[in-house]
Amino acid sequence: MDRLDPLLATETSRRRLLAMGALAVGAPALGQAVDLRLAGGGGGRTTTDAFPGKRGMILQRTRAPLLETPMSVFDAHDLTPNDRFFVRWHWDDIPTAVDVRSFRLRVGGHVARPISLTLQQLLKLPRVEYVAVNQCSGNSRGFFQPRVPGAQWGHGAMGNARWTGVSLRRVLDLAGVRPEARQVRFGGLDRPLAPGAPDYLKSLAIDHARDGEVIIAFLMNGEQLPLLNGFPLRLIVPGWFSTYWVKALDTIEVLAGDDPQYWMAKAYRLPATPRGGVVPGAKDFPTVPINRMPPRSWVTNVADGQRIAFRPTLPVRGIALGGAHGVARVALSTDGGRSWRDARLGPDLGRYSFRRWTAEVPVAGRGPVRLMARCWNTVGEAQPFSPMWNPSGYARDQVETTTVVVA
Ligand SMILES: Nc1nc2c(c(=O)[nH]1)N[C@H]1C(S)=C(S)[C@@H](COP(=O)(O)O)O[C@H]1N2
Ligand SMILES: [Mo]
Repeated sequence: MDRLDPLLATETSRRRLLAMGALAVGAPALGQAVDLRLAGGGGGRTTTDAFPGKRGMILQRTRAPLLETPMSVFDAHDLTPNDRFFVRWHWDDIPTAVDVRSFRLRVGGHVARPISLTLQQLLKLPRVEYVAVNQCSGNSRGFFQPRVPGAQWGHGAMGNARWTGVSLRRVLDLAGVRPEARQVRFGGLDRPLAPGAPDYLKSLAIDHARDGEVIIAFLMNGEQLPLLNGFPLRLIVPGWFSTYWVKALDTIEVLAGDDPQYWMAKAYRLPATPRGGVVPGAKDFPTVPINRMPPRSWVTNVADGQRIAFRPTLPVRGIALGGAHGVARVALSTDGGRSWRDARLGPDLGRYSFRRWTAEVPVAGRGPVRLMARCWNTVGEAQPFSPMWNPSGYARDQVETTTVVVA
């Protein structure tokens, strides 16, 4: 806390300078060309260093920023460095400076006594800390076939960080949740520019909000949150897609019923089927709000389409995510899923973290090698092979194939 206090005091001016330098720029300076190898093409992108606190990010959109993390970052780190962590905002009017002295977190609605907390007050509360993956529900959307509208992400709309904060339950207890409470709604400092557009608000069931694991984080990998990742506070909902991880969190409202507003009742909903998939083109199916993440895994040391010189065995590295549960097993296949060899799992940083893995696969000769990695989590859920489709391109879960060409 003592270490943080002086940092917070200098935050306003420092962040404002950084933000003015880049967020105001219309067309950021561009770096290296990247091909995301999206389904059917259209994956050409460029990296950028132009956003405050970020470097080497794949530019998806300038305003509001959508910045993707290159897979090479996951290959090199258990914890995604803050300056390489992906960024996603819905509305243009995002905070470019936060005055840490006047900032307040307000808790109201169906509570015994509405409260308004300063950052100093929050920093004095007992802390909770864990590692968790933040993954956009639209991660990998660009691989859906048929293609679907929305941000055409490759696999880098995700990141793994150590989050430190206070438990949401404790903050709710300070206000005193009333017995009629059903949901808790969260809002941040960002605003839509278009008149009448709905403010970005997300809600959790009251029991989930009070499970002790959902936290209000003020540190990411031991440092203040980058402005673009929600400085000074963000909600962390471990195991769940990051649509609920409200950034620049300043408003908490306890509701007596289900949240009827746009971002819960209309947007971020999945078909009410076991995997959230429907037949391509389907319409008018029942839906449920997006929730916990399924297991996934990715190869990180070679890229799809990469040419490599012949060698009898190919070292393969990657990462896996157990979703709402830890990673139990990762296996690799090079014969289209007929046979599997177990990968060696790297350090276990907790059930909500990425787990890195390594394997060696034999190479028979020249030509294409199709690498398939499959993850099982600790409750026995395994990645399916068949493709899954829904009209918003959410919650992709199938086994991915990375084809390298041995020359
Ligand atoms: N206030 C606010 N919080 C938000 C959003 C937003 O638009 N505004 N987008 C959500 C979505 S959909 C995603 S994927 C994550 C992205 O988190 P990141 O930018 O820190 O990577 O933030 C979530 N929290
Ligand atoms: Mo998202």
